[in-house]
Amino acid sequence: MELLQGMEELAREGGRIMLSAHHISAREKTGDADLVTEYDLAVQETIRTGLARLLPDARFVGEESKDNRSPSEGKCFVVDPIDGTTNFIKNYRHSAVSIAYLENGQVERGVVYDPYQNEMFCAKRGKGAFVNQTQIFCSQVPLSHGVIGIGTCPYYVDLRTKTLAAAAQLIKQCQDLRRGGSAALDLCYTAAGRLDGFFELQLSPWDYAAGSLIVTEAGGVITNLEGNFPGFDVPSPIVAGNPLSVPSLLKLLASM
Ligand code: 2AM
Ligand code: CA
Repeated sequence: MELLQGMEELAREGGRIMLSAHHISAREKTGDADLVTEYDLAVQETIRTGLARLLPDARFVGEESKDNRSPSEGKCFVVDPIDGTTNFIKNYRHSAVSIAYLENGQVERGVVYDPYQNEMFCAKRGKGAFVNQTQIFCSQVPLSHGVIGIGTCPYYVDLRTKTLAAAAQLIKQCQDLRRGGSAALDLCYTAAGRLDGFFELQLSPWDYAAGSLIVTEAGGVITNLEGNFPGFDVPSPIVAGNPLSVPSLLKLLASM
């Protein structure tokens, strides 16, 4: 079986677990906004076991794992079992399973599955990005006419304040803002032209690894605040969009 197909099947399996959830109770990991549920753990375990069968010599880095080493050496899966956990707990129905496959720090395949919309976003490096078999492309809309997704870093008070200050400037320079609550889906929506850009001032590699390939394969750009590729070893600010919107977003964020 082609690896991407196996990753998609495991993402669907994770999605089925998410849809089966009733009476979700969360516990805090590090702070008020950093939550984990029994479902995050169950989805991760299903995916971890399945990936080990698909590619036994690849390592596994997951949001809910304790022993996360650098994903940038050799073959490694980087997994967020449920991206958008707060949405999941609130039954907001906008969360996704995210699975990336990296070789030596480069994402080779990425899958983001939204079980509520039954949308499977995927990309294989050099082969384009797709949602449910339809190829997707970033928009060509500049910031001035763009709808921009933001992530508000609810888990870092300082960054939350800075994000809202940036948003107050940004909304004067674009058409409108959105705050979806799943960075993985924000990146896929950017790849599909549903958003014209996106930023969040701190994300973890499992939030953006799969989405980063989906954005670039859709003709988009993903950078840190310096305009460089963010890498996957440490958390990073993430700016994404089309080649017109990203420079304007970077300029605005640099002025804050
Ligand atoms: P999660 O739902 O998997 O935790 C929301 O602003 C986005 O930030 C979501 O993609 C969310 O992923 C992510 N996020 C939540 N807590 C985080 C943390 N402590 N560090 C980095 N990203 C986080
Ligand atoms: Ca998560």
